[in-house]
Amino acid sequence: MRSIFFVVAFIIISSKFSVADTIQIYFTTDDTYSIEVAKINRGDTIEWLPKNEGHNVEFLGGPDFNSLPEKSDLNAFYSVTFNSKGVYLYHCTPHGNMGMLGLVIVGNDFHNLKEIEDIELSHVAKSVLQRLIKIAKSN
Ligand SMILES: [Cu+2]
Repeated sequence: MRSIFFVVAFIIISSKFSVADTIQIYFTTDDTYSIEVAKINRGDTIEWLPKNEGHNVEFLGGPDFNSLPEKSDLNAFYSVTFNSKGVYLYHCTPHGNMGMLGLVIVGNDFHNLKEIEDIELSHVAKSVLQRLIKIAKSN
């Protein structure tokens, strides 16, 4: 009887404090990220999988511009755990100007969106960013 109580208690506790999630994004043949807008919770991890050659991940902005994740190598597996709420913008170093961008929203928190929108980008990248922001806000 006692052990059943502990099992039930464990199930309740572990469902309440759900374990951090990991989502996977890969580089497509169209020079895009397979998920352009990732909405995650604080503590979640994103893994980028080099399924197509010639791409990487380079962060351009986030809630704390002084501690952005390091730039990844071309064609390399890359993984970042997000511990600060806010909006993160990244691109592919060779294809960023062509609009290969990704947005990460942690904790549905848009407090630093203005700073993200102020980042200098090419015309194409700017319009991609605006499209991604619209998607991020609509779901
Ligand atoms: Cu690329």
